Amino acid sequence: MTSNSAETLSRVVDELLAREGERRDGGKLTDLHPDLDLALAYRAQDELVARKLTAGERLVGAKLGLTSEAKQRRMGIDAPLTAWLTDAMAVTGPSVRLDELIHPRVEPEIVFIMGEDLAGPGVTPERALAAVEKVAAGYEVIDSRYTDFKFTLPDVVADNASSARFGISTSFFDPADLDLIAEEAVLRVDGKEVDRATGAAVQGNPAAALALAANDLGRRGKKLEAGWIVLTGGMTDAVFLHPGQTVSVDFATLGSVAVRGE
Ligand code: OOG
Ligand code: MG
Repeated sequence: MTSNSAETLSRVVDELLAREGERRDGGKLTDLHPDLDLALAYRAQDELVARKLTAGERLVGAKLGLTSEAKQRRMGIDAPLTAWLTDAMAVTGPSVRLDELIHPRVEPEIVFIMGEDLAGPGVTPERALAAVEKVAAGYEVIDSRYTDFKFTLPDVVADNASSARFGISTSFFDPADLDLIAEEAVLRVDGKEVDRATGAAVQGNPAAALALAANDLGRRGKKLEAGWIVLTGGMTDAVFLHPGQTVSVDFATLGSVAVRGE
């Protein structure tokens, strides 16, 4: 890293953490810092999460983003990405506080709990699934630190892939008992269906998304760890969460999860 890119990295991380802390969005950081390329953006993402860990948060897993066509089309970016989950993002109750967030949106996610460490290169979907202990229903509350969720791939990578909150079901399934490709999720706002998709939407197979994460982390000298939670990516476009609304996801086999905006 040149001294210039080190400076960009720390400015980008400072700005994204300030926006998150002050609940404000802002323009694309690639406009201000043309040297913010994908490699530097992943360094910024790692640094941003390292600062959260220094502040007392704990790393609990990883997530994929933009693994489905619905998400890629909405965001105008045709490449998946990986990012980090900390304990502070986990929702345990029925609601999230909207005053802690900027412009939250909810999306349905198939979630893996890892039974073994896993890292690329060369991880296949079959190998990836063999490292999974159990599968859960989940949702993610994304909250971009960019105005109107407008960003380029390096912008969103640096922003830890819009991570904000996530919730997972309390019942779990053995992956051997599931057809993850056919598993369907229905997204509802206050009980009314707004979208639906199957696991096939996620890279053709959620296990392929998991393999992608393991191979990507392997390239970055990192790994998925036993016990970690992995969100495989929004199956449908995300819906805004407004005060008093409940967004629910009803899976065919995995059960249901719901979150209310308070
Ligand atoms: C980027 C985060 C994407 C997913 O599941 O695709 C993501 C965004 O849509 O703001 O979490
Ligand atoms: Mg997501």
